[in-house]
Amino acid sequence: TAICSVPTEPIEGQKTGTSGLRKKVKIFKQENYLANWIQALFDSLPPEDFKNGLLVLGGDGRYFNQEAAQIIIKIAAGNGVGKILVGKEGITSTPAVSAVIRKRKANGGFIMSASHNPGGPEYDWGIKFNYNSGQPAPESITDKIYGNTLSLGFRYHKVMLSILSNAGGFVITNLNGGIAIQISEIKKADIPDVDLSRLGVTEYGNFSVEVIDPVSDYLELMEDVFDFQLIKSLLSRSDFRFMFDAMHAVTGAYAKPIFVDKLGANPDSITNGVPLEDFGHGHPDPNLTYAKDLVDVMFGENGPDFGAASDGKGGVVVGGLGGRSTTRLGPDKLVASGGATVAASGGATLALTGGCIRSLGGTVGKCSTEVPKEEEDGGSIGDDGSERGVGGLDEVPCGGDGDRNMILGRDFFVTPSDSVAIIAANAQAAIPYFQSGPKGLARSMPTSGALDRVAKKLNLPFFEVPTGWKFFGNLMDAGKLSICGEESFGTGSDHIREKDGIWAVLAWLSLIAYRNKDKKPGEKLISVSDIVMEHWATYGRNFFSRYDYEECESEGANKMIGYLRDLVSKSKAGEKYGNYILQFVDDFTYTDPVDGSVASKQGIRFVFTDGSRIIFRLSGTGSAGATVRIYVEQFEPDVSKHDMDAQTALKPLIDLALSVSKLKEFTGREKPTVIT
Ligand code: VG1
Ligand code: CO
Repeated sequence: TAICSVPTEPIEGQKTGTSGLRKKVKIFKQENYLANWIQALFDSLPPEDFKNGLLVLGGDGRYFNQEAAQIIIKIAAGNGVGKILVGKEGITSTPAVSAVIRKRKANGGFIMSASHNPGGPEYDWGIKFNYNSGQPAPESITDKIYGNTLSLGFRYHKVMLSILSNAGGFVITNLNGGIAIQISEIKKADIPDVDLSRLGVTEYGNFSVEVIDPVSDYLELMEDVFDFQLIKSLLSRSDFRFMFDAMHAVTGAYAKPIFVDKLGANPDSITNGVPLEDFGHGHPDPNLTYAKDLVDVMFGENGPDFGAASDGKGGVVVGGLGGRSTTRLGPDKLVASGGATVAASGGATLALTGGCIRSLGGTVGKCSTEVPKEEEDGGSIGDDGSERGVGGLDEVPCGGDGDRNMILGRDFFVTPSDSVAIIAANAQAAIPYFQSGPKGLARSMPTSGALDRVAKKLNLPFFEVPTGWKFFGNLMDAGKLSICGEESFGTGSDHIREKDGIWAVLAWLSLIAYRNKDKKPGEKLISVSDIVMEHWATYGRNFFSRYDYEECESEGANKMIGYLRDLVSKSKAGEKYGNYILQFVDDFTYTDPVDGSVASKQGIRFVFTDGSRIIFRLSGTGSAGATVRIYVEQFEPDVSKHDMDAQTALKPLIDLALSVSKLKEFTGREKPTVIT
């Protein structure tokens, strides 16, 4: 294959956030923008990590993926990669890419997704690089890539600034991890566009591309991890109704082969939709028929027993209820009523109820427990802050890469922090993969302490890492960690190195199936809510909520964080904050126990003597403005208070968080855009 050298110049601002590089599509379409980053990546890796090697390429089917896939393939070939495995049509969920990398012993892989950020020409695109055990590239690599994308002058300037502000040379190595290679040329193979619509291998001299089925390796892995017979016995019961409504055909690509074909779920329990061919139409007409359907199910007398959603590819789950409906997700319940909006989680999500989820295809907002009043009539909340008449399904911009999950019982919402704790507490009995017990447990710092209590009781090693899945990988590779999760609808284990939506659904089905395996027909089944309440009775309940203030002015948001950092340095243990007594306050720093790398400034924590916590951080996944996240948590051992509404239980802490941070003053925001 002939290789051409395309001259290029450094581009500023290509720093990856919590999970890959995410920008508006328009930015990615600028000349060489994506190509520069990909080339900088190859410049950052040791040659033995890719020369004549094997890489995987997948994505969530969003706008620009087709074009991007061709660019990535050509540059990979130009840099001497031997072979690329690419999902049909460029589609493979994030967890499936991780699974394929591991199974095929690839050197790594690319995921073309901005996850929960909406897709379409006006919205976001994104790229992640995962390394050879399937884990998101650690910061040592992403920092190096960033260094290589920059001009020497800019880099020098940054380093000087860092030296001044950090009083040390630490950042020089952190930024560049060695000698930076200023980007000046892109190496591209001169090959035609690859036909991604047909399975099979195409050879181009010493380079080849294989288009693979995105489901089969992943499905095989799921069969190894879980007892499919056990799950099947539950799904085939007439007294258990399951719902995974993935209107979007691509989500169905995983849901149908797994839940229906393998596990015997009723085909009606999954609604496959029409593929999103035209995402990007941000203002679809209200679809009240559909909304009505949804509302009916939500308030239905006889809802399903279990419902779940994952932000599948190409658009996934959304709770857009028709241009004029409001979704209210009570702490434990989702209630929807007539207006516009959105309970979307994980970039996608749902509107569900009675234990059922509707995936309406496309990303709209996130999972809200409450939609601000003003929004009730009409507009909806978009991830990008734009107003959208939701309503809809097949025209809502798409997004979602299959790594998140939401679990529901009948009239019951399982908060992700509880979900991971409950899976961990029951995994050994119900899931063959964990038959000798989990090796260790971990959660991201803002995730509630429910999991800590399980680790303590089971006497397991426990880790608290910064937000983002990349920090779990080292612990897993070192054999210290089996089950982990984040409050942001991410749950997973060391079967791969990403969070995994379908895995979480199968884990919950396993738990329920195990608890009910001896129930005779007609006997009352142990439900999702029974399992959760029982867990609380044993361990206590960690009330938890997250408030998001999306797309604030960066200046105000940064000032607020600066103000809080200042408070950190001034506050002392024992100080009174309302009825709470301060135990400590810090800006979370994590030292990786495996490689000793340090991640600092990961979120400001106020921890009180009764275990309550308030945490502040800025989102690292947005593509415009600054999103402030406030996390509040309070532990309640008293069973008689366990069925309290989380918002009620947490009100004093939320008020305290707002006054301590002077959020309103700094950001001008009266109300959060999203509450989960
Ligand atoms: C958010 C979540 C974080 C998650 C990340 C990627 O990050 O809070 O828990 O790991 O998204 O998820 P941030 O920096 O915006 O808070 V995904 O599904 O978008 O890859
Ligand atoms: Co995602």
